[in-house]
Amino acid sequence: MNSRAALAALVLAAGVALAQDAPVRYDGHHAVRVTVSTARQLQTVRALADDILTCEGSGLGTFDVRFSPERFRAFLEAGIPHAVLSDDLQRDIDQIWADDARVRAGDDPSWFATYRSLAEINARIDALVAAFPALATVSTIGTSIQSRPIRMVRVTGPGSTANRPAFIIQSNQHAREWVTPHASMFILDRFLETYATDARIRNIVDNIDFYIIPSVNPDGYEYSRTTNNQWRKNRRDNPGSCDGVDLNRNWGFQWGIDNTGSSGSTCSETYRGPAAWSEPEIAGIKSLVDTLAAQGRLKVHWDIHTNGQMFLSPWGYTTNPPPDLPLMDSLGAIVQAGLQSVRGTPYPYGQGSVILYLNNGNTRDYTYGVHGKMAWTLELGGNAFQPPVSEILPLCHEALAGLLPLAEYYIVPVVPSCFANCDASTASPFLNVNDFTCFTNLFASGDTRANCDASTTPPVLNVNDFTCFLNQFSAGCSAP
Ligand code: 0X9
Ligand code: ZN
Repeated sequence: MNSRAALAALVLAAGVALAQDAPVRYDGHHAVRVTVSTARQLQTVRALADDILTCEGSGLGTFDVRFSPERFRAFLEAGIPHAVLSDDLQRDIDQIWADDARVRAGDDPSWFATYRSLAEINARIDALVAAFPALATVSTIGTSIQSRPIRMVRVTGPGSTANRPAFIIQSNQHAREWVTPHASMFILDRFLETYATDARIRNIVDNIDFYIIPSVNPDGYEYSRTTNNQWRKNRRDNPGSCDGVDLNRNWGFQWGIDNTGSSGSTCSETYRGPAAWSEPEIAGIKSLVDTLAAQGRLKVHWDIHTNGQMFLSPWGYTTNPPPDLPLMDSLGAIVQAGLQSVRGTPYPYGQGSVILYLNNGNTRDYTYGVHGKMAWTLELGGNAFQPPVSEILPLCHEALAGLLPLAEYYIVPVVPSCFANCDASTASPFLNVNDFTCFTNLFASGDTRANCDASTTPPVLNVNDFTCFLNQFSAGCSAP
């Protein structure tokens, strides 16, 4: 390199160094769960908090906030009931990076043993798709503000998908919610790696068409890893003001209808953007939702967040109940049982605006509001946006365990040509006692193939299915 080139390289390197902000530190910052019961207490907390971690709390009640050390001392003076979740957020993130180094130095670390970079997520997607080309395809469904691809993996078994129910699973709209892209990656990983050996997974992958988008906000994710681990929004440059738009306030159904839970101020953590759909990160997902809904195949849209430990259905924008709340709640109970099966974690379910807080412009209000399709926010647990690395895998297991029974609910039962011939035997007489055993077994295991009357209101398996089966059995079948 000649001296002019060397100088140019130096200038370039200096420019790059300048462009990269120094990491933000949170020494002595407290994460605190406050319980406010009067308007005055609420006012005090709002005035003192550096950040409201569960966003604009709807008001009175319990929510999480961050205080710098000085503000925390002032908060203590007010005597407001609270529990300290962390007394030093910088120590917590330092611990995560220390654990990260330890895990990576070990032999053959599990992919889910630490938080992975975007490059690692992309590499893993590529490796999985290459290993299972018959089940998975990867595509780019959008581009972020900083030109990163928004990648999506489609997973489904062989055969025509023309009438196959479709599920969209997205995560990481909020940059700092690091567990969430891992949860999607875990779902993807299990679907592919255990397809050949796990009959339950195979049944689900064969019968549902999954569209999995691990990171909706890749710019924000990288920024939160390198520069500010408490960053929530995308990386929109709002000229002359604070950066970022809250992607989960930018969806175009009842967008910005009021300022409860979304904001028109660029510096707010819940800034909704200048217009609905102003942010490129969500444009491709909107098209996907619209297309799958128009095909009549879209059944479920999941938007994975942390760390509210809840399963939230529409609406966000109003506390009025949506017409399908009874079905949402029945399915909520099914998902709750799955989530809880991993290690007993209780996940309350219900209408988001009622059990958490009001907000507008969120993902699920769009999918349900415009298309009438079931859509939820899964708020995984964990005691922080970045819980210790040992929490990653259990939280991923919870996400998968919550998803599986919901998928099974939507698997259209394969009705035999003659329903009463449950075991599909062809030897005469093909209707015999084995068909009773077959039906009873299906029913007892909750297999939706026992849904003889094809009812859709939960519980779909009930006494009517026995009556239906018996009727068909006594009516006989003309052919197996
Ligand atoms: O505020 C959000 O976007 C989500 N919570 S988070 O802490 N992950 O940011 C929850 C949105 C849930 N919707 C309603 N509040 N209705
Ligand atoms: Zn979130």
